[in-house]
Amino acid sequence: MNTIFSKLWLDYRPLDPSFTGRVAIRCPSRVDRLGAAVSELITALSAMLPAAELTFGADSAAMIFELDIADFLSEEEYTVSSDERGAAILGGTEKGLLYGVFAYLREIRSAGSFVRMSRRVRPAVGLRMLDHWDNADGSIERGYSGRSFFFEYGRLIVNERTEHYARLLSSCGINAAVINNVNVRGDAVRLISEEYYSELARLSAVFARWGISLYISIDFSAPISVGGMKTADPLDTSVSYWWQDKVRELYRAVPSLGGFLVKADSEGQPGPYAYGRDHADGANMLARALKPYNGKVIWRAFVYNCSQDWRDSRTDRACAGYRTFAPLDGHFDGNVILQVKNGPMDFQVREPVHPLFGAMKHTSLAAEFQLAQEYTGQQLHVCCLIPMIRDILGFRTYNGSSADTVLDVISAAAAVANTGDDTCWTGSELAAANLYGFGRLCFEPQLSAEDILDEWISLTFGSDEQVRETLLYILLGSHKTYEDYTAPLGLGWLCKPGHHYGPDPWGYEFDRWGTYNHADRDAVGIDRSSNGTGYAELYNYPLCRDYSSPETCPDELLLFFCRTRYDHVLHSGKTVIQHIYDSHFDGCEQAEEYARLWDSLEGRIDNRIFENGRRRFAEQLRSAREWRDVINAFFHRLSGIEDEKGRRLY
Ligand code: GCV
Repeated sequence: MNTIFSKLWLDYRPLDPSFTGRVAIRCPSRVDRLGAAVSELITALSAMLPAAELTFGADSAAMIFELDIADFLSEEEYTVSSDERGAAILGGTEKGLLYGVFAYLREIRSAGSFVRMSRRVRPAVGLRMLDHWDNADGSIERGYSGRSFFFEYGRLIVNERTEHYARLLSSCGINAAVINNVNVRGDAVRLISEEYYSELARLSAVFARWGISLYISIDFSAPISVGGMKTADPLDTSVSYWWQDKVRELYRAVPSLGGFLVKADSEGQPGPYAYGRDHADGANMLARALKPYNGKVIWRAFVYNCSQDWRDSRTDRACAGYRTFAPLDGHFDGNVILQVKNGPMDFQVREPVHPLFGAMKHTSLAAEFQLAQEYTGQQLHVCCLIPMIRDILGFRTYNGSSADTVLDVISAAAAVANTGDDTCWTGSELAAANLYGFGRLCFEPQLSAEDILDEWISLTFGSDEQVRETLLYILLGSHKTYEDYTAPLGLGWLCKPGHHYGPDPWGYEFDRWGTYNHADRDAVGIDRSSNGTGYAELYNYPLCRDYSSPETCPDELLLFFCRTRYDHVLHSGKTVIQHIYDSHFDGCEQAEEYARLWDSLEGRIDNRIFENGRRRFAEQLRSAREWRDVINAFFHRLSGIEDEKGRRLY
């Protein structure tokens, strides 16, 4: 494993090297002096004021930092009031205090001085989680940043890197992490057995110090694979006893465990269907075993038929999650959280928001995003997901409540992590903005994407104005750019099957995955209205109405919802075919501009970062041209319609 790692946005640099005065940290006995909040403040102040004399509780000092726990604040809430002579930071618990310290440090580092600040903040989303798809052998499913730093050759690793990772997560507000892949394979199946307990306990202690709960993905058939039983039937009492014993044993060894994440009856994973049971039966059986320890079951709603016959046009994968789980609303125990991917398919660059968010009124929900850029350029392309995630959180479900956005209906948010043992953690330095931004958005979703990225840029790259403007421009435009040169108008799935990198518009067309575009010489897209698959009807009014007709469907989702002729005129005034051609040329031009802009930063940012970026922008541009030419040629050959601007379509 690579043990060299960058500090990312937690690299504290001197703020005032000439300051030689006394700096006092004051905290009453109920604050843990050895806890993370105090230690982070000390680490930061020692680096920011390298010549200052740091003391505890001195009566007279040039700068004073007071830390305390306040009963009037909730667990993760904090207040900060500060000026140029110091700060008073209060938290509802040590955790809130830690968030307050990080918030304060963010502020002064962004401002470049000890600024005046007054703030009271409570996180908007209760559970803010990262899902790692790490395998016990050290590989990472859909990992684009090296190998796992949690596992190596079947062993669990806890080292300096783990501690820094926990700090990074905590500093942006993440409070939970699942360390292993939802496809539980190989040695990971036995994570819930004796041989792993001591390392799990060490890891959970490191996490807990930084306010992070450790979660594990489990194999639903563990009674068989681990316990040697003949069945994993959730309604079989011997199976529930097995889980109760297992969970008791696990919590004895790892008392701060958060709970389990489960992918069941999905893409070959075992689940309750094998026994004629439903997902509520499966989830509740585990939930009851975890309840005495306040443990949670995060149960994924990513369930669909992955062995579909492409000739069967009545079956629509998009409907599967809704049809499976909506009838179970109200059947789940209180400590089950249903984790729903942001869209009904699978993390495409553009999908409608999942209709389950508007349907499940009596079930705790988590929204699941994917920071690992499986379908969005695999961290070779820059694709900042923060504006998209923000839009999704703000999306109105029209579920009849006065507060009806996705943010209003969820109690948790999870993201598939984009990290690995790369020196810079995320393959590309710019991809770290997605990690940082996800945490910050879940904490304070009222912040704009620009605010968050601005903050991340200044913490990571410092205050150079040209660097700031350039990166902000690239990051804010990057999702649209990626969408433009890849999949137009909500189409999706034009990528190469399997690894999902590069264009192949017919790659998924005659396969079993339920991911079709149905492009022919006249038209493209799927009719998902009541005349077609009926998917649009799964939304509440007026969404079901709007999505059912090309006249009211937003352009960006048109081909997802409506089968449309190439000469259909969009709201933008362009025909579908001209939009396809134009967006592919535009996206490519943007990619060219990004590469040029990045080059202009040479000498202004660290050379290793610059060179890493240069290689990636060159690959992005090569790949964007490939996408442009393959997709344009594909639609040109099918439709026979020329580009009105006369450009070469191959
Ligand atoms: C972990 C997609 C990915 C799989 C992933 C799955 C999931 O199908 O390609 O690698 O499996 O989603 O979210 O479970």
